[in-house]
Amino acid sequence: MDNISRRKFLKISATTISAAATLGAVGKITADVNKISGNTTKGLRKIPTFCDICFWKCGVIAYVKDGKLWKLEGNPLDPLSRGRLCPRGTGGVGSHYDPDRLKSPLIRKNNRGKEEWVAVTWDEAFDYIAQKMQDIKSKYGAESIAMFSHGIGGNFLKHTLKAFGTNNFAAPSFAQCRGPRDVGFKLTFGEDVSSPERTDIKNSKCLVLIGYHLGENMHNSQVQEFSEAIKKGASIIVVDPRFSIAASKAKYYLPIKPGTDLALILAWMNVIVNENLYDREYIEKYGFGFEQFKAEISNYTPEWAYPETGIEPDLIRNTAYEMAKYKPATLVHPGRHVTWYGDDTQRSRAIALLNALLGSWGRKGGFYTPVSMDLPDYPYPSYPKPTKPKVDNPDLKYPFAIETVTNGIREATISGNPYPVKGWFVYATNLIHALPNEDETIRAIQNLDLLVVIDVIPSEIAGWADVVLPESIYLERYDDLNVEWFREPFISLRQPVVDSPNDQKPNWWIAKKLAEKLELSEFYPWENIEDYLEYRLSAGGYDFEELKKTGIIKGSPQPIYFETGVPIEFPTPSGKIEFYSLQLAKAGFDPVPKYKKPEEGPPGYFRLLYGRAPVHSFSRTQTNRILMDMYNENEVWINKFIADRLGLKSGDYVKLKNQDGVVSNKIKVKATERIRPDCVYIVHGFGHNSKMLKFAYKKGASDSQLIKRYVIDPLMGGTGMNVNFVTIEMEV
Ligand SMILES: Nc1nc2c(c(=O)[nH]1)N[C@H]1C(S)=C(S)[C@@H](COP(=O)(O)OP(=O)(O)OC[C@H]3O[C@@H](n4cnc5c(=O)[nH]c(N)nc54)[C@H](O)[C@@H]3O)O[C@H]1N2
Ligand SMILES: Nc1nc2c(c(=O)[nH]1)N[C@H]1C(S)=C(S)[C@@H](COP(=O)(O)OP(=O)(O)OC[C@H]3O[C@@H](n4cnc5c(=O)[nH]c(N)nc54)[C@H](O)[C@@H]3O)O[C@H]1N2
Ligand code: SF4
Ligand SMILES: [Mo]
Repeated sequence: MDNISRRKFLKISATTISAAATLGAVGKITADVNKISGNTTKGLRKIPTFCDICFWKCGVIAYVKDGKLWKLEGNPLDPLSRGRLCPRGTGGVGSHYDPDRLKSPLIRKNNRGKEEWVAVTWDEAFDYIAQKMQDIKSKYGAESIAMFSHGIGGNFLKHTLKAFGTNNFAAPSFAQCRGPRDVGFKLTFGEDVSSPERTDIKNSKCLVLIGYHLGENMHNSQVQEFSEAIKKGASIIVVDPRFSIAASKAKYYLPIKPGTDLALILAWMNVIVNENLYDREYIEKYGFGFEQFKAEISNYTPEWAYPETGIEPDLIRNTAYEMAKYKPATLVHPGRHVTWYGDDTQRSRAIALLNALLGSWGRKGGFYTPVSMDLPDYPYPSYPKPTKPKVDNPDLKYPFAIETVTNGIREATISGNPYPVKGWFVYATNLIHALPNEDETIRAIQNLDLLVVIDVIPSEIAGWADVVLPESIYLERYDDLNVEWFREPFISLRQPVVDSPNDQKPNWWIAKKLAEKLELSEFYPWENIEDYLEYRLSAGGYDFEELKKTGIIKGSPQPIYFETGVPIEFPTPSGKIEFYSLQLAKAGFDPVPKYKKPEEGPPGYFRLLYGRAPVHSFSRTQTNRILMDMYNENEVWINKFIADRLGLKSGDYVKLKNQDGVVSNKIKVKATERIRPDCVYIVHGFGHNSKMLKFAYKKGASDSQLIKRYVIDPLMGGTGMNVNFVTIEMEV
């Protein structure tokens, strides 16, 4: 489909254009952060820190007027934000002023999940927790306590729990997010894509986005680089069942049948190999098993892929030619949230292989080699040695898992195998929304002797806790240093900008006090986190006082492409790019990805797809009044033809009912030509049912509630979640 017929296929609505405008419409500041005035409580102060509305860690300048938080802008010295925040980052002010914040520690009064509490002092809360922890340790061992966390704020609590003897730490960013991608790339190149992704978007001449919905997904640097690439005339190819904002910028839009991307990628590789369009020299030098790979993909022609994907053979060929034309500056983006169908590692590996054919790994406009500063860790005493292996992956049933599998811990908590899990610490992750199948999460919780949740608002997971600890938000605290792997080396600092309004405390303080209660004080030789930061920075030869003023310390630029002198190394077993993987073959998996048809839904059902809104992060921003002012409930995208047939129009309310009879809250219809007729789409994170979240309560519907089924990726334990189907129930 060329540009014109694409436009005929889908009309771009006014809302697409206004939403797309957010791509460029972010404020820029010219202030010199080095000239910050002294720390008086009156007048205007500008304090650098970094954002935590998502995990990108953009450098921020906070404006504080008469001691009150006024506004947030990007720190121009910061390589991640380059002086611009995304709308969520700017709206971070709303998190500080959120009236629904947790205000003091709480202990459960009645049954779990009833959301009835007694407010207690911090000391009482720590006494309760420490006692339960010692009981669990003496009965089952310290390994029977697990911690779930997301983000840098979990570092100190992890330290306390490691000192206690725990070895089970997991984040949803692996098995519910980027895990399959990182494993697929590691199996191929020996290294993963990491975060921030090492994708050289701004220099790419041809950018392929497979369901990676930049512009709705607002990861700042990537969105800025995407705008730059568009301005420089890069050819954009978007593959998505839904005409996303990114699709509105594309030269080629491929409205693929959900779940069939691997067929398309195999067909692209088939064209590129058969027509000798690959980077021959690169593959001769760096490739392993190319001939076997070539034989394996020989049947996957565009004609074969057409009935699977719904994408015409000519369009498959033309897009393959487009990619080959710009190689090696063609970037087939690996995506980020890739836990879709349960075969996600193999799909991600196919994306890695396509990039390898185009010679883009290590090359300008493809994948650069990230660099970072050298900063010593704090010299703590060594941790006690756990006596049991980690609980999430017994007998390495997920042989290629490179991080802990959240759902593996949940499974062990339910079954008691390979050993019982009796305590959970949950830091900054709303497991009820982040893990598929909330019933399983609740069943696991019912087996616990202790559930501690550290959060800033009364999230759903906090509602199930025995003890809830209220944290100061990111603008009110120090955190560990951010020593980032990126295009250029830098260190950034999070520091308090304003005071916490009530009895909230920062994570480092919570972690340290808990360690003291557990008689683990030797693990906290520092008095205050400033001592800790000062120690690490001076050990690396950097100045803490200077960092407080600038927010950023940069290192010298280093070569980041093979051509510019990066030593070429592929830490795979063969030392080369593995077109054919002997380690996969040995473990009983396909050494070259093979296509399998996705399972269809029952007749009359639509596949449930989900994604991001530009102004929200997951389930964490629906109490932020500033962000809710811009988008305060999600909608269900239904193909216009289907909506007409059902007698529905935009603005009507419906409920979604999944294949297992789970019914959602009511949700507004968005009838649109911008989605295929076989699926519907909603923004993740809405439909809160914690009664304590008064403002967000029942606004919109929750994808997580409907995601009852999931398919586990056998290579690494990730949960494919695009495998649920819904019907549309008229609201009464
Ligand atoms: N159904 C469904 N599931 C998904 C996804 C999806 O799109 N749909 N996305 C997946 C992806 S890609 C990811 S990365 C994960 C994300 O999963 P999570 O990171 O768990 O995301 P949230 O649901 O926003 O939960 C974050 C929690 O941290 C709390 N919080 C916010 N700031 C702070 C703070 O400063 N301190 C503390 N202590 N707590 C804080 C919030 O109030 C909220 O309860 O979810 C995954 N799961
Ligand atoms: N505003 C905002 N930005 C964010 C976040 C946020 O919460 N808010 N979270 C951040 C995080 S941690 C992550 S992981 C990323 C997630 O963002 P991404 O990695 O970009 O995306 P996904 O959520 O996997 O995918 C959503 C897109 O995939 C399409 N899709 C669904 N099924 C298929 C399919 O079978 N094939 C194809 N080709 N496409 C399909 C959907 O229509 C949708 O456009 O966003 C990051 N950026
Ligand atoms: S991308 Fe936006 S929300 Fe995420 S850290 Fe950057 S400014 Fe904050
Ligand atoms: Mo994610």
